[in-house]
Amino acid sequence: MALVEVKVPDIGDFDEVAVIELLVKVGDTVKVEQSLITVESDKASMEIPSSTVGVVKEIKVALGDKVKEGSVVVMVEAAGAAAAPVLEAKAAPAPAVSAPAAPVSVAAAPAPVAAPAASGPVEVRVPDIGDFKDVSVIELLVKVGDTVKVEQSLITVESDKASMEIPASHAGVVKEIKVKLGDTVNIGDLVVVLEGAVGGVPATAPSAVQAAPAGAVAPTAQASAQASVQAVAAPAPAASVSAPAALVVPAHTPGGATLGLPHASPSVRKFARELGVPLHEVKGSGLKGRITEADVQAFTRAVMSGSVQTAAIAAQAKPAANDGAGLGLIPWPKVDFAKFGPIERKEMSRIKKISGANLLRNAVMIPAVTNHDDADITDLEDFRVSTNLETEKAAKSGGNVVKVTMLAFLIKACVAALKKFPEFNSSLDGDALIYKQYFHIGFAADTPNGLVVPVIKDADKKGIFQISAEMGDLAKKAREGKLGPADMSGASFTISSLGGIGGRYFTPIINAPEVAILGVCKSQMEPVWNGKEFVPRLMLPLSLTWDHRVIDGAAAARFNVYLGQILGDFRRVLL
Ligand code: CAO
Repeated sequence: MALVEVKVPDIGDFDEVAVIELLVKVGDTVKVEQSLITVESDKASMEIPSSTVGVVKEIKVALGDKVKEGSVVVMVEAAGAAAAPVLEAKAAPAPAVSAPAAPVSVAAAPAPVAAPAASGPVEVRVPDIGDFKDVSVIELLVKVGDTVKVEQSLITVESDKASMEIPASHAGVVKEIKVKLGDTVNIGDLVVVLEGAVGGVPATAPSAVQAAPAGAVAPTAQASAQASVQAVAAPAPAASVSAPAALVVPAHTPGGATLGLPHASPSVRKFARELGVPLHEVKGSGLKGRITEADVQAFTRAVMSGSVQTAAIAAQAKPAANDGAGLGLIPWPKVDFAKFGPIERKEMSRIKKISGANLLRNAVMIPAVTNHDDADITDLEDFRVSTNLETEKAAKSGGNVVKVTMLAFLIKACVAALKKFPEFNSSLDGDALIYKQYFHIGFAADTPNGLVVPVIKDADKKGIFQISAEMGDLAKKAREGKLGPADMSGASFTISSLGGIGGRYFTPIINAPEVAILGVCKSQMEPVWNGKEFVPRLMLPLSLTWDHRVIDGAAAARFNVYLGQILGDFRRVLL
């Protein structure tokens, strides 16, 4: 029985690849095409198969070794002539085509001509994928309307031995996607229709590196006529150097979707699929976190024993969103309201759904306390009203027309209090506090679609007129649903004013990651004892909610007292 060297075959463009997995051990009996090791470069991973039947006598590589074409992988004591007929039989078609009798080419040689530029729609088809038949579509990497570049990956396909991405042959806009997840496709199948397509790529662009299993034949005339990127698969090499069994070709585009695929070989993927294991939930123990077959088995055992839950099982265990199950609470009551009278079901607005989720998180996660207090704004309101009267007069003679609001004074007063009590202008970051040296004040605005919080940026640098004008603009944009993300981001403290509506006090919910929020209700005249007598004063109810992890009750009380003093006499801001 002869000792056969199994070597790394022609791996095309990949000069040196690292051994990341040993799939056999000394003493194992291997079959022809059984994968022996997995190698990986930054652009591809592939399994190197055995070219012969026999028993592994020696493994010539170790994990982390760099190998290239011709490197000996294992020594196999070949079991007679069993291997040769298989490979010869597979290689038989080769002479029938006019491809050169060279070693297996893995799309390494650049094609002499580029695909022509197209003016109309361009059909992108599955290119020559060698011996791989009926490969499944496992990922759609683009959607209709996406603009794609030449060579950008469009879909990922996978067989039991390989996974690869099908790239765009032209730049253009995706007009139609002709495949869906789970479809099986073959060479020449239509993948995507691009419109406004420009510029093709050379017929053997590296992004379309294809595995060329032993015995693969050169592409047919029909295949080479496709608009898609073509890979050249040349005839089989000598039997001792088999072509790689699989290639995983990640996207050439930055952030390509392959990066999102779990790091595992095609055979492990197939194994996981057969068991129904969600591979992205499995932690890899291999080199660079690669998921091995043993990891999949261990995960399966853990799920079966109940020590681990898959995301799907966890979701099933939750009867409905926001039902409290995650908090260990009893389920949310389910009532058939129609039993009691007529009802109408209306979907909540998008804003309500988003703000609802945020409010729930903030209410549950923040140990919040609310302090209530009153501020005497008699003089301030007089000043505001007289200022607005002057403004009205000035407006008649073409001057400033901005009406100043109580909220603008509150914003200014809060900035002064935040400067005096900086922890109210901070955010928690793990065990540290981030003290913000800017004063961006959010204000809750009621809109027909729900609550939004536009932000007055750098309120410390702005005067009352400017703040009033900006608030008016932002409130209008909010009501018209025209606020952009920039209008609503970056707040370091928020005020929620119900003063224009009514009420006495309320407990506003902190707008995380801020640590405090001021609620304001409607001011009203009240009899206030001045030490000698009761005098009518305009009192503004304040409700300050604060995060007890960051702020103490005493600090909160001081903040409110100071705020009240400023609102009582704005000259204090200057002190
Ligand atoms: N006390 C007494 N009157 C007040 C007052 C107060 N604290 N605050 C405002 N007012 C008066 C204003 O002076 C105005 O009166 P005039 O029309 O006579 O001048 C009137 O109430 C209406 O004011 P407004 O509410 O329209 O304007 P504003 O600048 O005070 O507030 C805005 C603007 C956008 C904050 C407000 O329109 C709004 O949406 N408030 C609701 C916020 C909210 O929903 N908070 C709850 C969040 S928690 O669910």
